[in-house]
Amino acid sequence: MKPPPLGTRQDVTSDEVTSRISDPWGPRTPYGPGEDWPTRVDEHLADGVSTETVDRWVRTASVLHSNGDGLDIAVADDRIVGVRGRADDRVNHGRVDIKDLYGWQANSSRDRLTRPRIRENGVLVECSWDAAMERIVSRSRELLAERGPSSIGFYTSGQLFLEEYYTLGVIAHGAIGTNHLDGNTRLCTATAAEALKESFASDGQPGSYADIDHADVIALFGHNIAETQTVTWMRILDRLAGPNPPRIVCVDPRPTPVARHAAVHLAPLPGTNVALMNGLLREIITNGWIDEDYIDSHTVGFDELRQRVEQYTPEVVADICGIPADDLRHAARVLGTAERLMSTVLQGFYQSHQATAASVQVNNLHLIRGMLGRPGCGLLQMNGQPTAENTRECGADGDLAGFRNWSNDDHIAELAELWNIDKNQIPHYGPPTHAMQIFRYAEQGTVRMLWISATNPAVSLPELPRVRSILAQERLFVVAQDMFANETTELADVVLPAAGWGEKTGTFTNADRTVHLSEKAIDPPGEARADLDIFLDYSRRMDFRDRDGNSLPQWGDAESAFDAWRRCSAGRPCDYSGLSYEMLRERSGVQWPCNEDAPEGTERLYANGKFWSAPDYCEAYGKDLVTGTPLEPTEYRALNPDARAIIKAAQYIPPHEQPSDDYPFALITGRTVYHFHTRTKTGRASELNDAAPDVWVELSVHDAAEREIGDGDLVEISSPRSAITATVRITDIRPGVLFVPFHYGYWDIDGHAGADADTAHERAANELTLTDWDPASKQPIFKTGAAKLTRVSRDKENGR
Ligand SMILES: Nc1nc2c(c(=O)[nH]1)N[C@H]1C(S)=C(S)[C@@H](COP(=O)(O)OP(=O)(O)OC[C@H]3O[C@@H](n4cnc5c(=O)[nH]c(N)nc54)[C@H](O)[C@@H]3O)O[C@H]1N2
Ligand SMILES: Nc1nc2c(c(=O)[nH]1)N[C@H]1C(S)=C(S)[C@@H](COP(=O)(O)OP(=O)(O)OC[C@H]3O[C@@H](n4cnc5c(=O)[nH]c(N)nc54)[C@H](O)[C@@H]3O)O[C@H]1N2
Ligand SMILES: [Mo]
Repeated sequence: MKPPPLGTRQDVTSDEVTSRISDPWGPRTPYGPGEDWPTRVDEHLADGVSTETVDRWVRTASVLHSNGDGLDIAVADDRIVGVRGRADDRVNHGRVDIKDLYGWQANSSRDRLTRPRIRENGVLVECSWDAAMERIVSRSRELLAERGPSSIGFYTSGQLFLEEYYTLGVIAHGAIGTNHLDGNTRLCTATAAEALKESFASDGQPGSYADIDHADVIALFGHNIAETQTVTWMRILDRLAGPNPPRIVCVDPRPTPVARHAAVHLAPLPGTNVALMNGLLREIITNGWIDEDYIDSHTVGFDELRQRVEQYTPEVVADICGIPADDLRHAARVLGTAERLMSTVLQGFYQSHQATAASVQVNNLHLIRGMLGRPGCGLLQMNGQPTAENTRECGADGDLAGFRNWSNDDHIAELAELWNIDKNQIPHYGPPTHAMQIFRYAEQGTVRMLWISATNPAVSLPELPRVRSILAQERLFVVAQDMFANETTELADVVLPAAGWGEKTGTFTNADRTVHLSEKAIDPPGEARADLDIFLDYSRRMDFRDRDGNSLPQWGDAESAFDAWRRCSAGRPCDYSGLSYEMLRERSGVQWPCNEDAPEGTERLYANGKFWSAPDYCEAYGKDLVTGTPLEPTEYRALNPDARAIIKAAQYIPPHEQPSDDYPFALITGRTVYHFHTRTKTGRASELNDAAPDVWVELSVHDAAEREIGDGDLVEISSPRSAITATVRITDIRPGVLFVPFHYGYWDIDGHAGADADTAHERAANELTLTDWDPASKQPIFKTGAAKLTRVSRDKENGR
């Protein structure tokens, strides 16, 4: 069954469910430039529940994307029975994304993990918490004694809470002293962080969602915001429906809903973003659409950029990217003459070839046009996951806590002081190990224990046959901590049942630095426990101690962990020192930095043209964008002695794996509006699951005709790694490109789909993707690869 085409379905009934599934953005509330975005409160309650029968509303925010929409959970009889958007929230003004409207039903799904499991004679069996934790502790002790801290690795998430990441960071980097701690944020926003570090020498998105209210041009670079941050798209749609609407620039090879609303849609060949950006920058510089005063006063590196882009004439770029030269000129004019330009960047850049190099060029666009720190001039190197920002801030992601610089000894000393441990206990001989390298070490056998929390790598990492073989190794001890059994827990030695959103308290921060508090609404099912409690239990059983013999970490609950984090963040860019649970209970969303100087939080960074790039303060000294080679501290000092923004140029290099005679298509992967990732939650909400129950492949009209393939045919898609089968959807996607959503693993979610033994491993997009990553951000490349396609059966024979 195919979901309805977005927004075009005719048979909309009065039933709210049908209407929000067929029109995920709901009704318009138009407004004009500089006006306040009107409020619209969205609500969905379970059948038979009404506002009168709700016992209480509990404060939280959305966790099925990075938008940070403020919500209240409805509780009746100690069960979650619905959600309602919060009208006073600075992010959503009451609106709720469809995944959030229906996804909460997963909490009470019958197949939640409720007891720990351990592997006995090859089979996972239920056990007590003591038995499970003792097994982890004894293996940890053995490994520490025999092989040292580097034999233990942690692979966490962008979906836990801030307090949990900070705790895990202290345990891994401080108490154990392993360098091998990263998040699935490596697959997600490692490039956002890296691009911000390259240009501004620190993580932290400069812009604010409120820039939408002021912008006259909004450019979306590889970001299908209509499907992936639907509430922010509603804000854009409302501007488009109002007076003096902004013009949209869309850079995406697919005809996304964003593309359909664009004044200019550039559909480059996947993997050519750097050429495209260089072409845009060249046009803008050549036409003099630049702010020379801003460049002179606030940046270094412009001359190199001017020289580097010189060769990228519209014709050269048209040839590389496969787009009309005049479209490029048109886009450059729109961007170059904007008075208030807002840009966002996401996975079409971050997961594509030359990820960091391309994303940095968007920063350059804003720098050379002087479009930073003013209303409407927002730049958002977007996040994807709800709490990805916190993974990065807390140093659970291959960075150090508080955006500290691993190659600055004074920063290490500050952490040692905060944690009251010896400086040499914190590994800083090299950058914290990135996830792809942690898996490589596990493959090679130097990492012998891998603790996975809140992520499903057996579906989400590239080249799954390899990932499965790594996780299944006898010598690797795998711990998996999740709300549900899934493709990854199946390969674990110990499975820990976790409480989820709504069942525990903590804070998290969205893509425009807005911090929300999420309060516990109900108890977790069975013996499931909050991730924070699990990490703390481990640290107590391991008897980790600081220099004075106190427990490490010392805190015992979410609020005390938050207070410890406030101290750790004080004085750093992501300063939370002025925030408290109390304040977050009063105000729906506060943006960091929030401190004595900015007690109400900070809407936009860099308003004064001052950057966090002083050599002694900065988070990173930067890298060569093309090779990833780190700059020496002395080189950085010479380049940027006055703490300005850094304009970094990059040449275009063709992708490693390109379409060929054997594999004639460019293969890209991504998302649909109805599902979140590996569907562990959205697959358990029937409204969402029914809208997109199985995998498909998007094929262009041109390619379909040439191969005589019809809509609904079942095809096999193969890459040099493996093959999957999927149903064809014929669309206006760029000819020569295939798009496969990555949501579908083999797990049988509550009887919905999947675990047919014959097709067990034949539908996940990542069976096809390659093991390769960006040289600077180390983010894997999910959006540049080659594939071929052959028909398996015609529409009517297709059982799916
Ligand atoms: N519904 C839904 N929303 C989500 C999520 C979800 O799973 N489902 N996940 C959340 C998370 S964690 C993330 S990271 C975000 C991701 O949000 P997005 O980045 O918006 O989502 P994707 O579909 O991965 O990719 C965006 C677009 O990149 C395009 N693209 C592919 N290759 C290229 C290329 O080489 N160049 C260019 N210019 N474009 C290219 C694709 O056609 C696609 O439309 O969404 C968040 N929101
Ligand atoms: N081919 C391809 N692959 C991709 C992408 C792509 O575009 N294309 N996108 C990449 C991106 S951007 C991302 S973010 C990743 C996402 O990949 P994953 O992180 O692997 O995907 P999820 O399904 O979100 O997995 C999160 C897991 O955490 C569990 N969970 C939820 N809440 C909690 C909690 O509070 N505690 C615990 N312990 N568990 C919890 C869920 O049940 C689920 O199993 O996929 C990446 N992989
Ligand atoms: Mo992501």
